[in-house]
Amino acid sequence: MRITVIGGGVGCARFVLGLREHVRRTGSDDTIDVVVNTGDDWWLSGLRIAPDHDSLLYALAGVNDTERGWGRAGESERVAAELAAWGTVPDWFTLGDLDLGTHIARTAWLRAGASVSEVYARLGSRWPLGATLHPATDAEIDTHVDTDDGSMHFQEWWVRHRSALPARGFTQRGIELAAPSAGARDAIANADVVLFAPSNPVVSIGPVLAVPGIRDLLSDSRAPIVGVSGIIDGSVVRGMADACLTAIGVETSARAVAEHYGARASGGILDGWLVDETDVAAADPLRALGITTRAVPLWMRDADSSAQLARDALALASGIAR
Ligand code: FO1
Repeated sequence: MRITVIGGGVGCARFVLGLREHVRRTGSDDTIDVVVNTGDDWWLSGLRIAPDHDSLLYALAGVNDTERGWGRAGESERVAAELAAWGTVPDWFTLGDLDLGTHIARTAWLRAGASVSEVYARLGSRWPLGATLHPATDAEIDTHVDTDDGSMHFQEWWVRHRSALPARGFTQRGIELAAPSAGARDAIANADVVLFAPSNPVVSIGPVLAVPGIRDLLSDSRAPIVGVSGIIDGSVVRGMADACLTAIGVETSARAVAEHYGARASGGILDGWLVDETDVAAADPLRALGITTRAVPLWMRDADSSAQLARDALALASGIAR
């Protein structure tokens, strides 16, 4: 079975680790593809930074900083201090020494003409990831946030301002010229099941869905599409998705996010939706919308709970007739 996950960042990395663990435990020949959000990416000090990709790469490689959720384990920041002294990197954004190795290699390959997809393939070939990562698009679609203080790159809003500046909207610059990458197109069109990771619905899932052609690929896919809520009992599991959801007028709840994604039967993207047991009340109204909903434990605390969540998502998908 070909399993395709859509998302990016820490929640997606944890979910994909659980899925990989589940596949390993069952000894099946299932494969995992991940269509990764590139809206977080930005140019800094002449380097291309790709947070949602790198969180997945490092987590699957087992070299990630599990505390911070981004960057490398065992990191040092000697070059970062110099970059801050020169002022080419603001002091609120840290590029660790090992992490810089990735950014420099990626930028060198891009400058030499490699596509983002090619860069993903080269970076991923260094470790046995157990999954294949594809950018949603090879085009640059950096997310910018519109605030009363003007428009700024998502990273400045998210890291410098901790999303505390009220956002009026999120736009992916250049999105109208973007197209799905070949890998993303293939991973969705030929999936046996598509899973939306418990990622930020607005800035991690949203930019992927905004790439022209991605929604058509999803609606044309023969695979059941199941999402996992990143909101438990009205709170985000991690990060600041609540500030993002509020900005687009969506309540921070498992039910509201599913309604935001929409039922496939009525032009949305979901056949199924996993909510935490504390959100069991969302199941009936969502089923009435055409979204088959199950309440299961959603907290991913370790390999066992993450693998169980992956199993629950696949079980829900297998029960959905396409
Ligand atoms: N997040 C922070 O809160 N502070 C940082 O200094 C920081 C540096 C950083 C460097 C590379 C990278 O790939 C990610 C980094 N992040 C940092 C995380 C990132 O800005 C966001 O958390 C993600 O984009 C959210 O999905």
